[in-house]
Formats: sequence, C-alpha cells, structure tokens
Amino acid sequence: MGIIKDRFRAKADIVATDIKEMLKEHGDKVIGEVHLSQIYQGMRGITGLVSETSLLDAHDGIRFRSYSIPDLRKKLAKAPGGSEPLPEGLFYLMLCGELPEDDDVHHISSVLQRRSHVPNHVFDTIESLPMNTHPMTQFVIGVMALQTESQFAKKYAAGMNKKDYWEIVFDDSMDLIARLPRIAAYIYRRKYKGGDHIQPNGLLDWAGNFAHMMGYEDESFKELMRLYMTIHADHEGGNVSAHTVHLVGSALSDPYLAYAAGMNGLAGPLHGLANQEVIKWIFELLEELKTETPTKEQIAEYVKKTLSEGKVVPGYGHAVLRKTDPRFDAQMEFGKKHMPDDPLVNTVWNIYEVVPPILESLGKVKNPWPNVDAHSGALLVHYGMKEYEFYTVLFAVSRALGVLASLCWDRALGFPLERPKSVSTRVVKLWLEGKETIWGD
Ligand code: HAX
Repeated sequence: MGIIKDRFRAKADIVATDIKEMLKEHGDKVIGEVHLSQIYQGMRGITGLVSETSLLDAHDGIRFRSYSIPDLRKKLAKAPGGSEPLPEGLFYLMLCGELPEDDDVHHISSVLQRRSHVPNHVFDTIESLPMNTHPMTQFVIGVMALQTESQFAKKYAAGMNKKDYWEIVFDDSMDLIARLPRIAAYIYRRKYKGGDHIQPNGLLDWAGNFAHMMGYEDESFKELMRLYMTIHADHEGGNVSAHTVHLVGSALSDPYLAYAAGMNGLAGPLHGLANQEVIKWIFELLEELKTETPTKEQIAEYVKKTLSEGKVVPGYGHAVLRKTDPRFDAQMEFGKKHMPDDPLVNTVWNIYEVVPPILESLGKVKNPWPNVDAHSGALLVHYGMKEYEFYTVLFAVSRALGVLASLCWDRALGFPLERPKSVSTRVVKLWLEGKETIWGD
C-alpha cells in the first residue's frame, strides 16, 4: 500500500496548504444564509460540511471527483472478461482524486486480499447472537468486535503526534475494508445457509471474492456485485451514514468505531434499510394480488393503499435529488442487459412508471422519482438472493469505501472536532421578539 499511501499524502499536503491559504484570505466570506425553517427540517440545504470524495447535484446526480456513474463504468479497470468497474478503482479515485491506472487497481485488490484476515473472536462474537438478530445488527457487532485490531486506538493510547493521525487512520481503513466482506459473508452463510462457510479465493477481486464467499459463483452475479459496490460507495458528505462517520471520527474515535456508528444510521428505513423495505413491499404486493405480474392499474391501487395507511412508498424520494437517481438508471441498464424478461425486474420498471405521478399529485413530495434502493433488490432476487433482510449489509460493505476514504481526508486535512450550535424553541421565540441574548434579557 506504500505507493498509494505516498500518493495520497502528496495530494493531501497540496490540498491542506491550499485550504490554509484560502481560509487566511477568504475565511470571512459568507456562503449562504440559514432560514428558521431549515433548523427544524433536518438542516436541508444548509451547506455545513466539506467532503472531498464526491458531490451530489439535485439534477445531475452523484459525481465522484467529477466523474459520473456512466464515466466510471467506461473508464475504471474491469475484472478479466468483465464489463463493470472494479470498486477498488473508485476507492483509488476518491482517495487520490484522479483515475487510477489498471495496475493501481490490481495493486489495491491484492493488498485487500493480503489484509483480509479476521480473527476468530469476531466470528465467536457473531455466533453468540441469537439467529434472529437482524443481519445489520450482527454486522455492526462484528465490526465492533474487530475494533480490537485498531492500530489507531493502540497508537493513540500509547501517545501519538497529531501529524501522524492520518497515516494510522489510512492503515486502519484499508484493514477494515479488506475484512468487511468476510464478516458480511460469514453472517449471510450463518443465517441463511446453515453455517456452511466458504473460504476466500485469493485470486479474485474484492467484490468478486465477496460474491464467492456468499456462495454465488455465477459470473454475472459477480459483475452485479462489482457494480453494486461501486454505485453504493458514496453520496457526498451529508447523508446519515457518511455524516455520522465524519462526526464520530472528528472525536478521534478510530475508524472501526466511526464506521460502525455510521452503519447504525444506514440501518434506518429512511436510509439504507430502504433496500429491504422495497422488496418486502413488492413481495407483499404480489402476495396480496396473488400474481407475479401485476398490472399498472393494480400497482397504482396498491401505492394508494400504502399512502392511505400513512406509510411512505419505499425507494422513492430523496432529500437532495430531484430526478431519477443515476444509480437507479445504472441498475436498470444492468437489468436490461442481463435479465430483460425477469418478471420481478419488470415489475420494478412498471412501478417506476406508476409511482412518480401519484407522489407528485400529493403536492408535498419534493422528489417523486426513484432512488438507488428502488431497484437493487429485484436484481439480487434474480440470482436467488431472496433474503432481503441481508440487503443493507451489502450496502454497508460498499459504503465503507466512500466513508473511509473521506475519513482519511478528514484526518489528513486536520479537521477539528465537529460541534455545531443548537438552540431551544424558547430561544427561537426570544429571537422573534427581538431579544438579543439567549436568556431574554
Ligand atoms: N412516499 C410517501 N411520502 C413521501 C415519500 C415517499 N416515498 N417521500 C417523501 N414523502 C413525504 C414525506 O414523508 C413528507 O411528508 P410529511 O410532510 O407528511 O412529513 C413530505 O413528502 C415531504 O418530504 P420531502 O421533503 O420530499 O422528503 P425528505 O427530504 O423529508 O425525505 C426521504 C427524503 C428519502 C426520507 C423520503 O423521500 C422517504 O421517506 N422516501 C422513502 C424511503 C426511502 O426510499 N429512503 C431511501 C432514500 C435514499 C437513501 O438514503 N438510500 O440509502
């Protein structure tokens, strides 16, 4: 990893110097205003974070260091005979800010293979949990058990110069990314395949090996995993999982602690758990209508019923996006290539035609279009992965690439403890009455 770490360091030094000079000259520049409604409404639209790895535009969608998902699919290295990007390449791009050479990508794949050993106590910890424990809970507990391996925690305890933080966060991040597929695959095989575990294949890439350890040898499933791990990796800094990792990391909690905290946020149904909610919702729809191929009229009725019960339509809407999520488009393209006649996948496409006008007609939904989670489950079911409670774990493994690349940047740029100011409604009312101090005098 030496070469990549050196390149990252060189890039980060330039950016850190640049930021220092920029703040010296422009630190007082006003970049926006905050409306009272925004602090009561999830801080929507308030720019308050720096995240170097990707940027989200409401209409253009996600760009990783300025590259769109179609760009990544074209430009990043592929597995032999494959056509989807290797997520290791995206990790390099997020970390170093430029597209990798194929050799860089293969170098990362082999480093991740070498560092993927998971100590037995992690598996023992998972084994101590009741079988009905949700896979995301098992996953986060597994990551917490693995925290014994944090170099950052050990070196901090022994006394470390703050200039060295980034380097050990970098090492921990690489170790963690390398080990996560083993933990995730272990949970999958434990919960759904009778504990019949599969050893890693040292010749495969990171996502291909993950598919292999879960028990999926079909080459096109491996391709799906490469695409899946790429498109779910990062969505700029303000989403719940990325923001949490950044926040917790700012307390100098080590990468294991910070990542686990973020994944507890990913496990919420308005965030990453939406991928299981979508397929559960579709299965319930099929069950209720007793058909595998519901008509658009039947889907419309079911959507209206969901709304009338005060529930959200999972997989639709977004806090920032105002158009169809390009991550949905990428999966739809994959579906058209690999399984154009699959009835469940076709139902996802029919839902896409039906839901937006219904949500639009409510007059309050700011984005009626599908997000990433609207599509992913149907592709997995096609290959036989029907255990939808596991889906958010796949998302979590991918999300590690973005949030940990960002954490390396946070420490390399010396970002301080994050601590925004809060107010109470009593104080807000005093402001509105023109009283200047928070105590009303
Ligand atoms: N179905 C029904 N109502 C919806 C809706 C949907 N899919 N999306 C938004 N709304 C409602 C909101 O619940 C809100 O209603 P109230 O005013 O009655 O509370 C209103 O429309 C305005 O919400 P908004 O401003 O458009 O959306 P938010 O920024 O507040 O929330 C969410 C964004 C993603 C949380 C929201 O669209 C939602 O709940 N979607 C369904 C769950 C989902 O798919 N989540 C995954 C999002 C992507 C992601 O993070 N993946 O990991």
